[in-house]
Order: sequence, then structure tokens, then C-alpha cells
Amino acid sequence: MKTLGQFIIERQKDFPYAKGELSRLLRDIGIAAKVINREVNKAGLANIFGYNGNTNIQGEDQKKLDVFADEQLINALTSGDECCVVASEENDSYIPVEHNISKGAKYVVLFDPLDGSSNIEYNVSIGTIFSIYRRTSESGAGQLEDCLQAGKNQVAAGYIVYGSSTMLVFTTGRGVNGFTYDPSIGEFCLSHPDIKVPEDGHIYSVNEGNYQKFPEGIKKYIKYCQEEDEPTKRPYTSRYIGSMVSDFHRNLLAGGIYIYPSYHNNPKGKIRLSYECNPLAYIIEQAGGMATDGVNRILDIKPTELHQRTPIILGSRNMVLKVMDFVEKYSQVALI
Ligand code: P6P
Repeated sequence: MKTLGQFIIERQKDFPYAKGELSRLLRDIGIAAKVINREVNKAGLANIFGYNGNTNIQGEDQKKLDVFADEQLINALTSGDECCVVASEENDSYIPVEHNISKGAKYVVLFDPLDGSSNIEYNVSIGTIFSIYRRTSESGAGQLEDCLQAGKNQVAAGYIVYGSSTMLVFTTGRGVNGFTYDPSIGEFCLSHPDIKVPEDGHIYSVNEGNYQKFPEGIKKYIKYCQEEDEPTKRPYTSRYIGSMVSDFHRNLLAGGIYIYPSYHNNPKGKIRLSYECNPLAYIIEQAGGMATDGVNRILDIKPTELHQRTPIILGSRNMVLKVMDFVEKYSQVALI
């Protein structure tokens, strides 16, 4: 059995710019994940359950666990010497790490502390998503420009899914590895080495309640999934949890596709580019899959705003290519 810490130390020589800082960052995220996991697993009992009366920049009601998870990650990341700036879904602006100016901190971490949090009170799996870059600004505390990098510049990305078991899955650009939390020893242990997403899948994840509003190409693809066709094992299975990390994780392991298109309620899509789409796109590409907004590779998109949203289609390569065919044939580019 190999723990996350042992794995990181073993692989450190392969990490981009491996001088130990990225290793320490990943270990700090692992520690924050253990603390968040402890609270997520007792939300129903502790007084940390339910809304805290505030809303975040997205206008979404902040659940106490959202805020707790955000605080744990910010504390873990800013107490080390590696981060020059952090940013999260729960904070309107980026957070420069002033006390690390003198330490030459090189790393930028963007994260969604608790994705799918509307499910907390219903005991449905939720997750943390993180994305790590090297700074682009020359010196001083990190700035907005450091946070607005295209996803292809990421040096690491990962997520923690708090489900029937708690798993941490991440990549540093040399494949994808999954670690399952063993509470009896308080460690994440390597359980899914070198994850590869099946090229073909038979699970599609989309909120079909919005079907009538979807662009024509997406509608055509959904009908394609529902047709009887033995050779291509259709109809596919529809699975939509309402928690992207959970749908993504199942599709990563079993094969499948997640779709959140743009439509008039969400003209730029709903899912945030920098701390949801980019990290999951990096992981799915490292696992052999694809991630697109219907036309462009997600990792090529240059963000212009911290909380920018994008349409997203990601998962098994051949499924994503099929959706892109329908989008090209039936939808105007602006309306994937
Ligand atoms: P809808 C959760 O808020 C989230 O960002 C993803 O985790 C999830 O897949 C999606 O939004 C659910 O959105 O509009 O289908 O309820």
C-alpha cells in the first residue's frame, strides 16, 4: 500500500520544475481534504449544516460547509511558502499571499472548495476541485494575470470526491492516479494507478430537464443516445447526479460523457472555466479523453474573468467527438 505522501516523494523527480514546492502544495491540499472530509461526513450532526445566510459572487446561497471548506483550503495553501496567489469560487476576488513575497513563491492555486454543495443536505456526493499553475508575473504578491491563464499551462490539477468513500484524483502531467482515504490510518492510499478513460462509453450525464432550451446539436445528440441500436449498445444510460465531480469521476472510470451546454438561462454555460472545467479537462486529457466547449479545446481557452463560465462537454474521446459532429451539423457556433 502506498500513501499519497510516499507517491508524491517517489514521483517528485517527474514533477514539472521539481524542487519540492509542488510536492508540498499537493501534500497541503491532501491535509485540507482530510479535514473537509471529516466535516462533510458529519454535516448532518454538527451545527455546520445548512445555509450561513450569505451568498457568493455567483449569487448562490453559501452553505456553511462551502465556507468551511474554502477556509480550510485557503489556510492550508497560504500557510505554506509555495503560493503567491489563490482564488476560489467562494471569494469575489483573488487572494494575494503577501507574506510569501519575500519567499519567492511561484505557485497559483484556483479551486472550487465544495462543488455540488446544493446536495449537501440530501447526503449526495460532493467534491473539491483544484488547479495549479506557476505564476506569470515577475515578482511581488500574485496578481489577477497569474489567475487568468489558459488551462494548458496547468502544472497540476485534481479533485476530491466525498462519496461512499473519499478519493483524491490528480495529475501533474504524467498520467492520472487515484487515492482512496483510509480513515483507520488517516491516509490517502494509491488505489487507482494510471487511470485511463475508456475511448467509448455508454453513460451520458446532462440535465435533461433543460432539453427544450438546448441548442439543436445537443438535442440531436441526446436523441442519438436514446435510440435503439445494438451494435453501438444504444440506448445509453442516463446518469446525472447534479454534482459534477461525482458524474465526472464515474465517467472517468467507467466511460461516459458530461454535458453542460449554453442556453438562454446560461448564455455562456454554467460551469466555471478556471476552477471547474480546466482542472477536469486536464485530468480527462491525461486519462486519454477530451474536453471541449463544443468547438474549442477547453484547455486552449484564455480566461478574461476569474469566474468566467463556459459550455463544456468532456469524457470518453469518441463520445465527445460524436457530440462535436452534431454541434457542427446542427448548431451555430455561438450556441453550442
Ligand atoms: P443544474 C453544481 O452547482 C454544478 O456546478 C455541478 O456540480 C453540477 O453538475 C451542475 O452545477 C448542476 O447544475 O443546472 O443541472 O442543477
